[in-house]
Amino acid sequence: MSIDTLQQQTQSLAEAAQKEISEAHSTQALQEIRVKYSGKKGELTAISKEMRNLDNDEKPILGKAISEFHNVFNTHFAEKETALKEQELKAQLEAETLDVTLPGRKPTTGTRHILTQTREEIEDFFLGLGYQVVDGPEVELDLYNFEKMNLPKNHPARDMQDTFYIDDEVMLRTHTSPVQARTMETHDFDAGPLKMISPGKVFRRDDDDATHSHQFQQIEGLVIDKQVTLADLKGTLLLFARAMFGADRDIRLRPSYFPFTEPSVEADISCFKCGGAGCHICKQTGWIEILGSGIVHPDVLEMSGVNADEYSGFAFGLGIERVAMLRHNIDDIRHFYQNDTRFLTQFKGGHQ
Ligand code: FA5
Repeated sequence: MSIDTLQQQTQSLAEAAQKEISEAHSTQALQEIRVKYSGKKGELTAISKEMRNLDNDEKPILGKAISEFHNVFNTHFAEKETALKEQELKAQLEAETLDVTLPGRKPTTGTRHILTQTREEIEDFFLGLGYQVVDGPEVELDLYNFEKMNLPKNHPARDMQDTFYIDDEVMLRTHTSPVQARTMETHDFDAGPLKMISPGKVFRRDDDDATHSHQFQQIEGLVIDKQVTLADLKGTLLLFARAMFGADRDIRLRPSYFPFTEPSVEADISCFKCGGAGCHICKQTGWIEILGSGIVHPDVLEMSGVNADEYSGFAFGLGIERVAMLRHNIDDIRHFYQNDTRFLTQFKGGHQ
């Protein structure tokens, strides 16, 4: 190829590149133009390869043409690049502009767990009657969980509450009743009667099903004074049932057995769904069982240092899950522990 042709080609290449640069709409398109014209496999490289076929006196002529191409190309390229970058930045800023007149998005807030709400409502009820709320350990001694509750070693009633033992003497408590003994031991009876409730987690080797869990919550209640009777227990439970399940609830006490109370009773409330006529919730009986209770066994008082000739008392223990299930028509206890927010957020309320 002659030097003239090559010179001309370089010239037209410069013009074509200039045109494309001026028409480029983005910095990305601009980069592609650079590759097309001055990249390794670009059109200018093809011309440069002709250099070796030229005479020595022609070589500087082509060299000059090529270097002019670069001058022109680079100048235009740089100008256009600056302009496009500015344009792109402006477009980006515009796209990201905050519209301060838009209303704010409401942050989602959590809800108190329905079991917590239920526990606090029960606590509030008893606080209103002058009870104190006390806490007890979840990891408990056999001594308190069983022995001081009148369940000596090898007592058959221990089988009523299948136990997670840690060693021979230490276990996860199977009920909140051991807090009875702990509280009686430390209470100053000269200062007045003992009225306490104790909520908390308990653990049993039960198989999980719709109404049973291996870990659940109970609330223990204990009143010790002079001349406490079953009538006091019944009156207290009646008020409780009405506060939790509606003003026209009635209660009935059925004989039962717990080693730590004598007599022992199970308390039923009249069905809040059918009012006693019989329905699927009360299994057509008109009554629903809510808790176990009784008059504190004299041996339990004595083992905790309380004079049974002078003092008597009543105690009760109820399952918080059971109360929540009845009040909110929840058909499976496992819903409480699965933490599905579709379930949990249905129960907005309680102390936030
Ligand atoms: C007791 O635990 C006695 N300590 C209650 C008591 C206290 C009686 C004071 C007398 C005086 P029981 O094993 O029945 O009793 O349990 C009491 C309540 O806990 C039951 O009525 C039920 O509501 C709940 N409960 C028992 N087992 C489970 C379980 N596996 N899952 C969920 N709730 C349960």
